[in-house]
Parts: sequence; structure tokens; C-alpha cells
Amino acid sequence: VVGGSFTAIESHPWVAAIYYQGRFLCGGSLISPCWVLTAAHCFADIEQFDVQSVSVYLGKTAINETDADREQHFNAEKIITHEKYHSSGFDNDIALLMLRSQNGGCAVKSASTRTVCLPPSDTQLPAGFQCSVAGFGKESFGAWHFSKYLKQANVKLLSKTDCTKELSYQNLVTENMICAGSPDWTSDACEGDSGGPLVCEVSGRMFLFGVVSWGDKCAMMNKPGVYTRVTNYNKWIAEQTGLKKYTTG
Ligand code: 4AZ
Repeated sequence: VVGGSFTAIESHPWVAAIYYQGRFLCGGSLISPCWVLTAAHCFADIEQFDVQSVSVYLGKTAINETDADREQHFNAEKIITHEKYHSSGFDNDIALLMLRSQNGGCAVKSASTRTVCLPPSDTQLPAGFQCSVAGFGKESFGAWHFSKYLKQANVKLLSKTDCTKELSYQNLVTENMICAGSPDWTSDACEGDSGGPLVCEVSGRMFLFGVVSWGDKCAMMNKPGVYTRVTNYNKWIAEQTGLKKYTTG
């Protein structure tokens, strides 16, 4: 995350940290005890992808430190990438990861670990609505390393008109995407935040409206972050997981 501020996992307890072959790969969001929602491009771009090399942590504030009291570790029982994901334009950039702990269980609710709500499919928030993105991604475009600690930034939803204007992304934004940025363009998701949450507070509850997907570099003028529009996937998520209802922990 560029700009914004450091935060503890307790403020974003649905944030998952996904590793591949021991290296940090992507963010994710816990939507039910056994399922993490993330981005398809996190896995689709890996050659000879090996699901056994995936590790997932919940309750983690520091990317390279073990916090045994607060974190929970899982392997990936399976990963489902959207069948219509297109790596060319990032359409349908969404994937589900099923958790399996060493003893065969799923996530246990705690101060550092909790599920996030999925908004009903007909929910439409107005342009300008303030939401928040969180992750361990780079603090500036071109940085060598990911952020050592979890960060969050407030960003505002953009209308499709604004996001597709000449100086912005023109025809690259599909109906399955939602754009968000900070009005002064100083805060944004960046490399490594992919798969992580864009959450918006409605009626005192936090809902997952976006999955970090793509953007032209990070925190550039007129180049907002582009997120997978989660409300377009309620049916897909229900079908793939067999879940019907989502509640906060
Ligand atoms: C990336 O490379 C990436 N500014 C993710 C988000 C954004 C840019 C790049 C949005 O994973």
C-alpha cells in the first residue's frame, strides 16, 4: 500500500497473507472459516503451479515474523480460479482458496482473525464513497521489497465515467471491475496487495466490495486502483463453496 498508514491485523482481521514456496505472494480475505477470496492472477501467472507449495496465514501483522500467539497457518486444500479469468485484461480476476490446517481444520475466530461480510449482489455504493484497502504490498512503485507490516489506506470509489475517461483507463475497465483512488492520488494499492480486500463500511459493518486486481503503476495521477467487483460474483462464490450465507464471525 502506498500512502495510508501502518495498522494491526486486529483492525483488518479478515486479511490473509498467501505465500508460495516460502515467499510472500498475495493478499486475500477470509469470507468463511474455510474459504479465502483472492485474485486469479496470483496463481494463473505461475508456471507449473504446485498447490502444495501454497501457505496461508491469518492473524499476521508482520510479513516475515512469526507471531505464534496471534497467527494461524494453513495449506491450500484447493484453489479455484474463475473459469472466465482472462490474463490479458484481468477480467474475472477472482479465485477461491480452501484452507486446511495441519490437523485438518479451518480458521478459528479470535481478536486477530474474523470473516468479512459479502455485500448482497444488488448493493451499489455511490461514487465518492470512502472505503479502505489493506495489504503487505509495496510502499512505492519500484520498491525492492514488500512492506514489512500490514498497511491500510482510505480510497474513494470512482464512477465508471471517471475511471474510463481519456486520461484514465478508457476501455480497459469491464463491468466486473470497480475503481478506487484517493482524491490527491497519494494512496493506492501496489504490487503485492493483489488479492487483498477493498472494504467499505455500511450500517456499521465492514463489507468486501473489491479484490485488489490491477492498475497502472501505483498512486499515479488519474490512474486509480482497479478491483474485482465482488457483488458480481455472489452466485459464483455460492456455487463454488456450497455456502449460502455469510456472516461476521
Ligand atoms: C500489482 O502489480 C498491482 N495500483 C496491484 C495493484 C495496483 C498496481 C499493481 C494498483 O500487483
